[in-house]
Amino acid sequence: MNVHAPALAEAHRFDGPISAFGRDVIENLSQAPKRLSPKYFYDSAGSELFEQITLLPEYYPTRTELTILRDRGRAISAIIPKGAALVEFGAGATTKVRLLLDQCALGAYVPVDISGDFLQAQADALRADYPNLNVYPVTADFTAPFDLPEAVRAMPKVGFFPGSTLGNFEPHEALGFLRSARNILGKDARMVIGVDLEKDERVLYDAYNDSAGITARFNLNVLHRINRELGGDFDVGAFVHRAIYNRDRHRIEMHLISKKALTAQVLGKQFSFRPGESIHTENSYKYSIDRFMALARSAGWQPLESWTDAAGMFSVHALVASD
Ligand code: AVI
Repeated sequence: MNVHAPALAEAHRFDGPISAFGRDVIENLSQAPKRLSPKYFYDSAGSELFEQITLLPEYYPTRTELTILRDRGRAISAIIPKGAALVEFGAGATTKVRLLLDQCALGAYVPVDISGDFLQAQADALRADYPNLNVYPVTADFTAPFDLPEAVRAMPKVGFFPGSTLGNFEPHEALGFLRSARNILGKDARMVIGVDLEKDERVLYDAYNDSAGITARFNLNVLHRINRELGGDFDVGAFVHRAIYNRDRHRIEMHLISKKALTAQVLGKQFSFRPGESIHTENSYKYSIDRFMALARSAGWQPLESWTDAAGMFSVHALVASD
């Protein structure tokens, strides 16, 4: 039972125009099988939980990508032309971009993110530490076309997409994103992108089933968010986190499984759950180097160079736009 829901005053709060979040939730929970988009994991509680995930002993991707960026920073930075505008798709913690900034002479840094407040805070922190760097934040959904700031139009462009966020896109979305990035960045552009690799299934399983239960809280938080922001009444304690590796589709799947028969109401619409029924909340695709390169080629990019850690857990790729 959602403690925030029943009061009349509360009910009025949800009477207004339905947000994109509300529309997506209603549409996705009306499907069979039920699903929710992973983009809704990241409210402030979810973003904080994700930061905790990146520090977990079982969650190797963040640590491993940082090692590659640190160890191969010089070679990676060598593909970034002097005076280039580095366009980061999605602006997380600035830890990763700082590793590149320390090694190359950028003309500008352009972080692009849907969350304007977060973006400004990150931009201010960078300006304080790199007073000579031009920082031009762009508030936009980076999965859709957007305009680059006028000030960087004449500069060579380099895209930066770390964190294997590409893995959370369905294959057709990953192709669409890479094509769109190619169009936004233009002719002769380059791209540096982090991609998680296929590996021992036990390692993958453990990374999404950590012993501290943080990934479970991250997954369940989306139901809390629906209760908080959409006046839902999900009994969150009646759901459990499940993450499995789907070998045929090269992906970790995250689900929320209902422990019993129940109903939940969101924005006046009732959803019924059978015992054991799943809400599919996230896919995290894992690539081989060859499969990623084939994807990049079909999106208009030519692979220039790839780097992995010694154990071959994670990869960072440099691409150049093909004519
Ligand atoms: C953000 N993204 C690359 C993470 C991943 O590994 O797919 C999200 C995540 N989901 C569960 N743990 C981390």
